[in-house]
Amino acid sequence: MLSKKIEAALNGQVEVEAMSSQAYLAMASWAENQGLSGTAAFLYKHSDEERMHMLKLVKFINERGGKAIIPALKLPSTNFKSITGIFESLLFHETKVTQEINKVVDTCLKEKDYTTHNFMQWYVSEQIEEEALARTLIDKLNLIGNDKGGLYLFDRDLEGLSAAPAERGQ
Ligand code: OFO
Repeated sequence: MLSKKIEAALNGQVEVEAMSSQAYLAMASWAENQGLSGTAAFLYKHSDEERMHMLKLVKFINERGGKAIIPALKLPSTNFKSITGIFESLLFHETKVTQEINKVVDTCLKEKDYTTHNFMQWYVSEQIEEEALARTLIDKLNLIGNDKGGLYLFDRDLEGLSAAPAERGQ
């Protein structure tokens, strides 16, 4: 059985994951309109994964005797200027998500809820991967600079990455 504090912390994280999904959906749509089909595919997939992260929390809360709250979502930012800007804001967003996850983990320790602590470790590892991937993509984009051929190849690489089996987030 979840304590009220843990239930509230997990419901807060439901909202964070839902907002991530929404934010990446807006980025995907922008990329699609720019003709960056590989980047769009990557971001659509990323948005889906965030929804899976949210669902995983919803199910856990309900299974543990709590009540999951499905939140209203704020309008995501849509004022994108460049593909590098997109990935920089993605990384910024993920570092904030990591801080939120750390707060939940901290609450688990304070409440001595080792079951939820164990459940949250999946999110801790996921954040390491997501931040590392965002940093790698930003590094590549910085190398490419204004080279259109490089951008074409970058976009094509992301297309390949998106076609890989989508086991993450399940
Ligand atoms: Fe849910 O991992 Fe990103 O936000």
